[in-house]
Amino acid sequence: MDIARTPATPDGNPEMADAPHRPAEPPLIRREDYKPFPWRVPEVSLDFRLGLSKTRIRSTLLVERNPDAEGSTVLRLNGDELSPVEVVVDGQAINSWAMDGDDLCVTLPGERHEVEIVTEIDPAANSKLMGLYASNGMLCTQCEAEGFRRITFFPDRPDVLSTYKVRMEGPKDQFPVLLSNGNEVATGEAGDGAHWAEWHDPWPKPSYLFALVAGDLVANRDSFTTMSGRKVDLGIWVRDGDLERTGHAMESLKHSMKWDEDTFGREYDLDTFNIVAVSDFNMGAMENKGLNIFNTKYILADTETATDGDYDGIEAVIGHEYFHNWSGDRVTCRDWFQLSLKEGFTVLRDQLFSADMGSEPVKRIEDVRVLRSVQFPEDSGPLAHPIRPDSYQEISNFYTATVYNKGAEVIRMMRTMAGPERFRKGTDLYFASHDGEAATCEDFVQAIEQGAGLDLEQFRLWYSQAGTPKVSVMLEHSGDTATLNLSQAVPPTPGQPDKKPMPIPLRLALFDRETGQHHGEQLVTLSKAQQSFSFTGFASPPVLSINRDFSAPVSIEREAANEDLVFLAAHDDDPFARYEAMQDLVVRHMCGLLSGSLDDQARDAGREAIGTAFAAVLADGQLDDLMRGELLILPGETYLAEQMLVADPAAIRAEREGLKAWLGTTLEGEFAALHARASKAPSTRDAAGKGARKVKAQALAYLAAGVPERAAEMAAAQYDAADNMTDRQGALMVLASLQTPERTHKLLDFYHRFQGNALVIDKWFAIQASSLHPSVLEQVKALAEHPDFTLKNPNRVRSLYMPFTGTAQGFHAASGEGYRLIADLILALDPLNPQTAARFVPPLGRWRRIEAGRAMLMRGELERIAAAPKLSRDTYEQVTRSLG
Ligand code: 0A1
Ligand code: ZN
Repeated sequence: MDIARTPATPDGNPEMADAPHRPAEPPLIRREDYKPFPWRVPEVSLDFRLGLSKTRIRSTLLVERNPDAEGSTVLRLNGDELSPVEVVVDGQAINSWAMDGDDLCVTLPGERHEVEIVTEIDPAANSKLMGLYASNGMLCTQCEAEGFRRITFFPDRPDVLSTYKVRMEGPKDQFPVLLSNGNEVATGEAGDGAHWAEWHDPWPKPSYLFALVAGDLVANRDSFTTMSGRKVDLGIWVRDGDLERTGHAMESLKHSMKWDEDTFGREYDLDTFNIVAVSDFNMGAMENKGLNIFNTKYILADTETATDGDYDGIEAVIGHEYFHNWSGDRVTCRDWFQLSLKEGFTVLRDQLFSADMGSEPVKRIEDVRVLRSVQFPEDSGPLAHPIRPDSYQEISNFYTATVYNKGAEVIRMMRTMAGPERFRKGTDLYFASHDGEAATCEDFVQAIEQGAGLDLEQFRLWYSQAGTPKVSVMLEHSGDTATLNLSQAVPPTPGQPDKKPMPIPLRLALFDRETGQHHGEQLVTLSKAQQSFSFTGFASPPVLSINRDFSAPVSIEREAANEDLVFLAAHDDDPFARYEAMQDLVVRHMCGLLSGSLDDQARDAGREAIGTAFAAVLADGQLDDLMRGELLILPGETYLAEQMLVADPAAIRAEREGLKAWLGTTLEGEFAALHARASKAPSTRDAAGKGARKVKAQALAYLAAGVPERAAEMAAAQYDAADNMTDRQGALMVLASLQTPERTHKLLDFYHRFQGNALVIDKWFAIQASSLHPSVLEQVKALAEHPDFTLKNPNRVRSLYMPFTGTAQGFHAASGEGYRLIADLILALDPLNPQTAARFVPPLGRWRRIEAGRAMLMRGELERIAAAPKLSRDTYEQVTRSLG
């Protein structure tokens, strides 16, 4: 059976599965059902007559039987909301084609044929933003994962690789710029004010990497000379007026190109590399061969309108998409179950790149924070899946933190076990042996195994088992020996009740309490359910530092005295471990408070330990501010909720804010001094400048909790004096959470100052929707009625509603009104843009881990969505899985 379409019933008739008045259950696509496509399509040529509301496409496919597949005389071409205008086989128009659901089936008797198909589409009506769509008067495409089938009928699966010739023609005034993949080979005038261009991409690629852009754009042009001396023309295309904000993106691109040569030996392989920024985009960006398409959010920046975080995001995403040229484009995926092959590996590559461009330890901490706040909850909830999933109904739902971020962690573990040099031998072998192929995760593991000389037999479980392993740690001491007793358990996840032990590489060090030193870091691999490791030469019990640099994506449960954590927070030479000790200290204290297991004395002692650790961080002259800023961040509410079997969001919020307030009052002088010192730093974009801005924001946040009036004054002053968006946004966030007249003044000022700049107005929505203000729910409802709000733009929708799903007092309002708001959003957005709608289901899907009253309300909203008469495959799958 063709992997692209699995019939819903054993007899293959999807209609049979229909219950009365309910649409058919979307078919379940299974990894084990993979079969190669019976036909090859070595060459494709596409001819576009472009128009915003009518585009006509003539697609010519050279098809030949695939000797490696089970033969079939039927050529099944996927479509989505298409009907063929004309079908021509070997030059003859035919009528003998048939539709099977959305697919076009053509019977072909011979070994090799030319199939021509004409389709017509309306890009302006394409609100799903998949396929060819209109955005701000321009035309652009998004084809991953299954968007190409919305343009023309095609075997829209990643293992069908073709070379593409593209010709496009359209009105010159409307579309002065015409771009596609590869190199431009010819252009000309077509009369009646029309013009045309032809682009050829010599590298065979799957249809999901196809791209076309037509519009009124201007380019920031530059060039890069590759390691073998070839000059590549670079272009970053944006709307007129945005050009001045493309400098950082261009620098990031050149750095990425150089870094991939130096670090992975990968050279760029076309004469041109173009990037286009579009304001309507479902994701961050897309790695189309030679023509990346980006969300404007990851291109446009200047200091006045973009924060330090935005700058870092641009560098990371530019790197990510560029690195896909090898890990994704030159070597692509055999099927969508292998998504982590390109995504996990490419995320690791972009993480290493960002670390090399900035601060390695700070980048590591940031990446772990994302993993814990997004992927850990996913892995412990109803949507948990292995990094290589076994089945799906809608592949768009699997562009997840698990596939991306845990996928990166899994490959990082291989690198940790092999060391960077041997790992590089493995990746060299992988690229050399699979260049030009559609590969699998298994191919990758085998290449690393051989190239790096690792035995990864048991390690493969990381690809097939979902769930975050829990590792329990006990350190015993007797005589001169320290014995480390480790045990692991991988929790059950949907469809996987029983788990096998996995190999878990743990970096560790044992510190001498007296000297504050250790005798060298070790790497141990816990591969059994329980294992012990002994270390000699310790006259007194050492302090254990474990999972240093977060060497494995696990959660560690350890018995350690507060003094040991305070010791590590101050002395550990592994910056991540220092951060971890701070986090642990707070997590344990919070868990104690929330479970009601602490008496007053224990609570005071816990607080004092945290206060001591904070004071040490604030006073440490050796620390740079970027790292200081990390150490001062409290564990987030979602991560804290993760530590509990069932969480009460209101209680977590109250205790966490209570601790912040206590720190803000106790260390008021220190925070104020830090803020004053950092305010004097020059506002540069280097580490010192970034660090200063980061600690300023932190200091304000603690002061706001502890001494709100003083903080409001400081924040208003910082807002007024700001010459950059980091400071301005930081100040406004603090004000937005306070009940002060300055709140209204500054929000209004911000709006008028940046009116018309969509990316900054997104921030204006997000700042209000994420605030700690008690009326956040009413504010979000009012903002949804604001003239600048629209459901049609994914950035705008996300900026209002995503931050809101993190608010304890809003989303988790005990009345259930917050849950209703998000369910209403999902129902309203689903018909327009199912991909973006489905992304709002996971916050509701957490109901099993929330206290009973709220859980019932959350479940009720999921049931209400499920009962809607017509739901997209995207939302249907997420909602039914969330209900369990
Ligand atoms: N491959 C892209 C992610 C991506 C996936 C689907 C999209 O469709 C809307 C868009 C982008 C990446 O990893 O960056
Ligand atoms: Zn990617």
